[in-house]
Amino acid sequence: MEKGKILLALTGIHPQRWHELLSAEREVVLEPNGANDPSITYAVVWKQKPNLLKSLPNLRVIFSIGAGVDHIFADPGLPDVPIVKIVADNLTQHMVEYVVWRVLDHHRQAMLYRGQQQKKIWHEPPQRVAGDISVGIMGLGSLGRAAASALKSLGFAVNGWSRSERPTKGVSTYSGEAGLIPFLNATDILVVLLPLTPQTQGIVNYGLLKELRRRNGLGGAVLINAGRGRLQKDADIVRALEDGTLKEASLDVFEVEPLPKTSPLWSHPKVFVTPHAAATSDPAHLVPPMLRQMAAFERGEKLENLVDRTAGY
Ligand code: NDP
Ligand code: OXD
Repeated sequence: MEKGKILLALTGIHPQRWHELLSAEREVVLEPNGANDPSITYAVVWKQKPNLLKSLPNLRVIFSIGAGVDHIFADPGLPDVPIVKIVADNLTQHMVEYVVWRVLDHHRQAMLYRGQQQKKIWHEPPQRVAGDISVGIMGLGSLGRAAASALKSLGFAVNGWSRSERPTKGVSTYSGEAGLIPFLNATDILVVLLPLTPQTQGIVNYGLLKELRRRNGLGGAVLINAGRGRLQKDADIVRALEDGTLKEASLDVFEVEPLPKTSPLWSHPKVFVTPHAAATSDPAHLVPPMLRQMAAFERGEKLENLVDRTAGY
């Protein structure tokens, strides 16, 4: 097979670095150019414009520049070609750092100390060790499993929930609908690393948060969401924080992004906000494996990290 040409179609992300790195090896057409172009074989995308990909008569593979692919499925005219998602050490490392950072921050009561410092209060509350706390990870994929392993090594008890059974060394695993409530009932700090699909949309709601354990020295349950914003109901999180169902939350993703200035989450004293920055896609680390996959595909080898179109992730 001939060396294929790439369409680069990114929305909300500056394409320059991606373009430079991809075009070191292949011809690249930058959207808004490229519609209907029969010479395009690959599309490298983030939130591509609706129906653009279906206009490409010889498109063979779509590459997401992120681990999540909900942005691709949002296209009503998505053509039926294989979709490759990102699985990369660099991205995984970013996410592991984010999860460990946020879990430790809540565990070591940083919000309390920051409040005390502002008021110049010298007070030491009771202290627990990691082994007293159960962190539950929703989504035991490449990111969830890596986060679980890092938290385990710090001494936390770790639970994991996935769609299918995912036996994971040192982690208490639960799966499917039947496993959800037992998983939540055994979890003090909930970390959400699920993909957004029709099944998971809105899953992090008030009823789910009510099921978390509020048992010990943390003084309440904690939510950390670095998956996708539409997994959660922002208003339910505010309600849960107000009535004590949740003690604190760290949110990297939101129902609407950028988070509207009017959102009460911005100024809520129990919420830590980051702007969808838990794990940035760094082109220097992600383009080389993409180019390798294109070359391998042209030699007739199988694509890796393929999205299951029926499952939606
Ligand atoms: P994977 O596809 O590797 O794993 C997804 C996990 O979620 C799997 O364990 C899967 O179960 C589980 N899952 C999916 N649907 C369900 C369901 N209905 N019920 C229960 N479990 C379910 O994804 P990654 O780990 O690579 O990434 C996870 C998500 O993180 C991405 O989809 C993206 O949305 C988000 N992300 C966010 C970033 C940020 O900066 N905030 C950066 C990168 C990713 P099973 O194991 O059975 O398949
Ligand atoms: C991703 C993201 O899915 O950056 O990789 O959110």
